[in-house]
Amino acid sequence: MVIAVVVILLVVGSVVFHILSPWWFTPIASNWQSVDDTVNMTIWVTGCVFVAVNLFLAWCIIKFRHKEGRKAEYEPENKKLEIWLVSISAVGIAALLAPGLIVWGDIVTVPEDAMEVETIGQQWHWSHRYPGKDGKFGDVDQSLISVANPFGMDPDDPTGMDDILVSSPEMHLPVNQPVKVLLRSKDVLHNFAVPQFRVKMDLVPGMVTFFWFEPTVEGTYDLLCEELCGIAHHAMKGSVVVESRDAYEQWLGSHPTYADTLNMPEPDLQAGRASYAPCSGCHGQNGEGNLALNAPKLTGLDTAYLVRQVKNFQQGIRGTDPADTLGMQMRGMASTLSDDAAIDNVVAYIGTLPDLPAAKTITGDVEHGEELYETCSYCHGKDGRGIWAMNAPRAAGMDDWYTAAQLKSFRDGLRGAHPQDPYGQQMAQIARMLNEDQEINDLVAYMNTLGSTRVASLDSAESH
Ligand code: HEC
Ligand code: HEC
Ligand SMILES: [Cu+2]
Repeated sequence: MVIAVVVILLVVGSVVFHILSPWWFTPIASNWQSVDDTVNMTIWVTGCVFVAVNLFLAWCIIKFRHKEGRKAEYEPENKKLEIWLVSISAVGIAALLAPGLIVWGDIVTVPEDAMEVETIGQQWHWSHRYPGKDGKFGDVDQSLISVANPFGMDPDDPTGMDDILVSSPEMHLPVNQPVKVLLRSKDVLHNFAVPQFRVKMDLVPGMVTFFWFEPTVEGTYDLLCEELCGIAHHAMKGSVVVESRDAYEQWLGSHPTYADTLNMPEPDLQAGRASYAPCSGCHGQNGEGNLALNAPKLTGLDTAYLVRQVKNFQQGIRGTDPADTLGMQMRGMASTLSDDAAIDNVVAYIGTLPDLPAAKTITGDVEHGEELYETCSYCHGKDGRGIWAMNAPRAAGMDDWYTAAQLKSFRDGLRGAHPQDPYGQQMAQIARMLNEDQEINDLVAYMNTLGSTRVASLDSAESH
């Protein structure tokens, strides 16, 4: 009897919870209402069966409960009942499967007027490619991927020259325009998911998968990697900005074509040296860092990282938190570099400076630090030299006091909290595992034991 009551309460509770639950679909922003309809239909079918079966169970427990002198009947076969049960199940299962098959067919049947965009996944980063004026993508090859050619473009294919390469994880799309999304992975399985669009698809190494949709509501949506196993897919965030066609065209025009990236001017080292003069007041004549001024060593960091940091300072992505006084100080200095060319030049000049040994000021439990470093090694490398493909800079052999300070900044939300800072956000998520300052000291003490060889320069870093 008690069991019957519990079963009935479970049924009532589940239905009430379902109706009152705030966890339901996010507002839809695409043409795929049919996906919602399919999910709703599934919930109706499974919900009705759940209610019916459990109420029947409760009824049986009450009706056929133990009574003195009553004997169980044995009825191995009942044709009429079986025909009923099989027919109802057949209809139910067809209702569960058929709409899904039809909707799935629609999702991979791309309309003629769809524009194309390619999204590339890699450990822990998204980038995007647009086909350019000719509307055709150029050939790519995994074996051509390198620091200088992160998209693996084939330089011998003329159709690729006007392809537009967007190396940031933010992609833009014009509203009310069907789009075919082609998905490519550089390394492992990833999963492209934007909840508001109701479509998601795996990126499978070695093949190109695709689906189509039409964004119907302007706005900025989170692009998530829903490949949930693995060390940092959860930290692999991007965004999709849906906007008017004009705004979209303008955004697209601000990105280089593949041909542009081939014709980048060589950095001007003379100009870079001149721009570096004011920097040397804090960072040192040789970029070796200066503990007294809290200015870190700059040599040994890869070009892409240095350029990104200076731009982050300039654009208020780093060094804006009122509690980040040192970052704010650097922010003022970054604005002395007038344009992208000036940044390239000064960073190229820093690349020519000798990589002097860094300060070692912190001690701690090296063995404990080694355990903690295990996680870090996935992105920064076992030797701490940094892994360009993961956007993770050299972390060992840099000023240890600075490393410790940055880990605290990331952990406490002074760095890596800005929505436009996907790499900082990644690092901040990881830094939150370091609850105690002692853990940071242990970690840094271990990192001090790692070799401090200079990271391969931008052009000669190994390709992946
Ligand atoms: C007034 C002193 C000062 C001057 C001058 C200065 N910086 Fe800095 N810089 C700092 C400080 C302090 C930090 C550390 C910020 C923090 O702790 O977050 C820093 C950080 C940086 C970083 C980040 C390093 C990393 O590992 O993330 C870069 C890159 C940088 N500076 C480049 C430059 C360049 C290029 C110039 C010259 C245009 C320059 N700095 C001039 C004080 C200075
Ligand atoms: C998921 C990949 C990932 C993991 C794991 C990771 N990092 Fe990072 N880390 C990054 C990225 C990306 C950046 C660059 C952030 C930026 O561009 O602002 C970074 C930046 C840093 C910096 C700043 C360097 C500088 O010059 O300012 C330090 C220090 C650092 N990481 C240390 C660590 C330590 C220690 C661990 C382990 C507890 C760790 N990281 C784990 C990805 C990672
Ligand atoms: Cu992923």
